[in-house]
This record gives sequence, C-alpha cells and structure tokens, in this order.
Amino acid sequence: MTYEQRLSWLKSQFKDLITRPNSAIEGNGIFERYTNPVLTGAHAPLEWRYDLDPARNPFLMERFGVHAAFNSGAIKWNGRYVLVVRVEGADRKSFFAVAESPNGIDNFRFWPRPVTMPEWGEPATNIYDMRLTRHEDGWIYGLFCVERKDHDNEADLSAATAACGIARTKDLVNWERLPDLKSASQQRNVCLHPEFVDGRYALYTRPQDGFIDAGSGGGIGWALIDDITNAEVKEEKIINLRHYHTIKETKNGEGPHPIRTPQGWLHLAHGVRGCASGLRYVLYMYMTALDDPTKVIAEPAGFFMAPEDGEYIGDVMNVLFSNGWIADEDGKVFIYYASSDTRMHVATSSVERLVDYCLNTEPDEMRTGLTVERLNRLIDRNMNK
Ligand code: M1P
Repeated sequence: MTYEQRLSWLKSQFKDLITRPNSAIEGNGIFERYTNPVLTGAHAPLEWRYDLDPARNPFLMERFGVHAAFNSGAIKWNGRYVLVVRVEGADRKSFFAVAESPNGIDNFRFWPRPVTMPEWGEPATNIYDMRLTRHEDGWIYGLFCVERKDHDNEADLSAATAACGIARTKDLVNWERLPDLKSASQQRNVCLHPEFVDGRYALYTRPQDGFIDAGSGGGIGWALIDDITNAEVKEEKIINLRHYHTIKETKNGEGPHPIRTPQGWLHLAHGVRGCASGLRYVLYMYMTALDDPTKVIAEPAGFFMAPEDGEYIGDVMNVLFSNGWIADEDGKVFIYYASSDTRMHVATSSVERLVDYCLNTEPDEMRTGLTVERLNRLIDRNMNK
C-alpha cells in the first residue's frame, strides 16, 4: 500500500471501530452484558499512535503502541457518559485519558489529549485505576494507585510500593494534585465516599503488607479523614472481610463509590482467589446501612460477575475488575468493567434490580452442606410451580 492508501485504510478501520453499535445480551435477569467491548487500545486516536507526516514516517508505522484501555473511573458529565480510562502503552506505563459516549454503551471517543496528572513527591513510575467521586464539597475527586520503586529493595527489580494518589478537578482536564494518602501500610483500591460522615471525609481503603500481597490487611477498610488536602489514615476499621474458601480469599477491594438507595448503600467490589492457573478476579456486591456505611446488611453468596468467553483472555488472564459505574436518575445503572487488564466493557442493570439481587440472594454460609441446604430450600419453593 502507498502512504495515502494506508492512511485511508487506517482511518476507515478506526471509524468502523469507534462507531460500532453495541447490543444487549439477555442473561441472568440481574444485568445484561453487551456484544462488544466499549473501549480497547485500538480506540486510541490515530494521532496518538502514528506520526502522520509522510516525510518523517514514510511507511506510516505505529510510533506509540497503545496496548490496553481498562480499569476506568466513570461519571455522568454534561449529559454524557464519561470514563477516565487507564490507558497502557507498549512500554507498560499507564496514564489516564478521558473518553465519552452519548449513550453509555457505544460510540466512546477519547478526548484529544491524555490527562496530564501533576506529580506529588517522588515522580510516579506508574499511575492507575482512578475512582471518581463527585463529593458534596463541590469537587470531583480522583483517587488512584501510585506505584514507585521500593528503594529499600533496590536489587529486586520487581520491588515496588503502592500508595493512594489524590487529585481533584472541576472540569476533568485541569487536576489539582493533593498529597498522597498517609498510611501505616501500603494502599491500593482506595475510594472516596461521596458524602461527609460526621463532618469528615470517608475513605474505603485496602491496606496491604506488600505491593502484591494483602497479607495481614483483612479486607476493605474504612477511615475518616479530617483534612483531604493532607489526608492521613489515623484509624482504619475493616468493614468487608476476606474469608477462607470464598471468592475473596486472597484479596478484595472496593470498586467505584457506593450508590445511595432507599434500602442502603449499594457496593461493587472485586474479590481474588488463587487457583492452579494463578489469581482469579471476580466482581461481587454487598450493601451497607444508610445511617452507618460501615455496617454490612447484605452480601449475596459468591460472585456477581466472573470472566466469560473472550473476557478470560488478555494481558493478565482470568480477571474482571471494576472501578466505575453510573446510576442515571431513572435508576438505570451502567457498570463499566474491564476484562483481563486489556479492554473495557459495559453491563446494564437498575438500582431496583441490584438491590433485589443483594437483599434476596442468600449469603455464603461457608460450608458445602449449608450450600446444599440453601439449594434445597429454593427447589422446595419451586415444587409444583
Ligand atoms: O491484575 C489484576 C489487578 O491487580 C491489581 O488489583 P489488586 O490490588 O486488587 O490485586 C491492580 O493492579 C489492578 O489494576 C489489576 O487489574
């Protein structure tokens, strides 16, 4: 192909991809998956990936590989469904970029430039997994993981530290970086609750002993913060525990901030367990009391969503992860989830259905005998139906 032929082919492929319609797949009644991912690395604009000057790039080669688009924060913004996406380059570095869609299920397009996130302290090696919160103080906050080399273990090239970065914005373009969260442990999957609690900011935390291992960190934590411009975890209480032989035996982490419903706070989280093929990441839900967001009032047994079909495959196999959802005023919920650290998908449901799922699906009673009893109770109710 000539340069001009190749450019026209690239443009037409790109247009087909970003305008591809999506359609719902009827499923288990709790949510609907969709036929296509909503974002992939290939959705990155051609201007990001190619030098479009024929003199400098006569073969029209890719000059900046975009490997993946995943783990996105989500927010309704000026009537549009907006994701702050974790974009990963071929160099393994992640950065944030904003993409928007008119309907939340297809036609996502990236804004022209990635987010330039100001540094705080030692410049980060990597930043990722932003949780967006429109807080009642009037700011939109983005909390994200900041990875740096662990200088106490220079010889170990994989030794790293994870901290919670905090930034806030009014327009999703200009970000004010605040100091990283001070905490006795490493932290990842930290999320800001949207309301003040006893006049203080409230964080869902995930204390961890090391960069990968949750270790003695018992699950999803909760900490009240006096000053968000100098945030420090002084006391941390574990509100959603890990358990032996469950989908969250190894690790768990809060997803996006919970949705306020008349029946309680609706939470989406991820749980991790080990198996012969490595770690398996699935999504689960729980609810907490409206007057006490630390008190779990419901938690259905097992996973809410687990990888299916092509979702199993990617850079890190067997992973579903979510850090963004949008609840519309009419109660429709758009759940944005990533598969295998590679691409973004949407699933839709409603607040009413998700609350029904949480309140009317029985919990894990931790023993096979009790699971069989639970199944028999359902079968008994269905006899002669
Ligand atoms: O690779 C799977 C996920 O691993 C981490 O999540 P967690 O801290 O719960 O183990 C994160 O790096 C996340 O981005 C990634 O999707």
